[in-house]
Amino acid sequence: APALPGGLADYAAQATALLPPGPAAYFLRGAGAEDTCRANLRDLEAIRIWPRALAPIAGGHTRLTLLGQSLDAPMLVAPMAYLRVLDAGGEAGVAAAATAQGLGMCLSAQAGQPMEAVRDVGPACRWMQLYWQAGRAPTMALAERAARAGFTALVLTVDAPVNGIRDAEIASGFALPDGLRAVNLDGLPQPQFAPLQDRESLLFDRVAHVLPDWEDVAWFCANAPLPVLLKGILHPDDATQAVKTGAAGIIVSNHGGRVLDGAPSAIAALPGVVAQVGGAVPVLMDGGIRRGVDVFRALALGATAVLIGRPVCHGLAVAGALGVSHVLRLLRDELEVTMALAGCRTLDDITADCIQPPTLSGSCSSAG
Ligand code: HOC
Repeated sequence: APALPGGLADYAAQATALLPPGPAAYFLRGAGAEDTCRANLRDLEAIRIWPRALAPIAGGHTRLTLLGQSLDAPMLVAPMAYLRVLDAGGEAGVAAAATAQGLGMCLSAQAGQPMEAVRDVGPACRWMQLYWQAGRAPTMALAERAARAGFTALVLTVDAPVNGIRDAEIASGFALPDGLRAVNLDGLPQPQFAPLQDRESLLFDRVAHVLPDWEDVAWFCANAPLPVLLKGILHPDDATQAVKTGAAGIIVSNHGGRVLDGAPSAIAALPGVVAQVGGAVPVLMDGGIRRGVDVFRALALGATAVLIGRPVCHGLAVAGALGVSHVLRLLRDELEVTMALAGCRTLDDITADCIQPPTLSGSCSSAG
């Protein structure tokens, strides 16, 4: 068998080189000029970590319990659509890899495999992501199916009322392969729009009328059979609203730079959200995590855990489920080594004191 890449950067380089232009653009690129994609990486990289000498770290570990799920490290696979484009094993293969590494996984509503089949793979994949469907009833039907299937949390993505304009993806001509579709949405009603009249906008005059608001989300949080995390919060005021609305957790995210190009980086937005939430619910983040040191940086700024997106795509594209398992293992190893060098025995030791105060461009405060 060919040797696996030696490190995370090798996985990224090999995935970029081997993927055809369409899948490479869909999975690895972002919206617009990709300003936010770059900011996610640059702002993480700008955070310096203090090495600490002679710190007692014996008996340390990276374990935590998150919403009742035991994880060996503070990482979950992020929800990503149509993973079978990258490898025939698809979401089930990724779930096997996350299980092997003792991590969590959030299944995308746009998975190409039934949620029950992915659940059966092992204990990692217990969070189900969803978008608001065409009304309260179909959204709740999806949530109830996830609960029946043994999922333990729902992740409602709120940052993509419409898709971003993805220049690279459009230019590549990416299309899903025949036969691949979001099977878990089969049978759910799709919004029907009347034909546009002169000068009407599809977005403002049709789509906007079926989008959810905070009242819908409050209803969902109150009635859903599982705890609901809101994914795609960046502004501190939205974080406050999310907690008031009954969210069981917040995922600070700009959708990997795939939606609003020009949005602040996730890491820049994280401290504002953490301050506003004040420990009321767990705050997770995703966007730009490429190395174990990035996981450390996010935890130092108050994240309880992070979601891993593109590195999983790299592993899957290069070597299937084995590649994903290896990538996740490398991330775990790097986190452990970073903790050891920074004098942190457990995750609780990773605090803002471990880093140089970042001067991140995208931070915003609720004061305006
Ligand atoms: C209604 C718009 O998560 C992706 C998916 C789809 C996001 C847009 C949904 O490709 O990032």
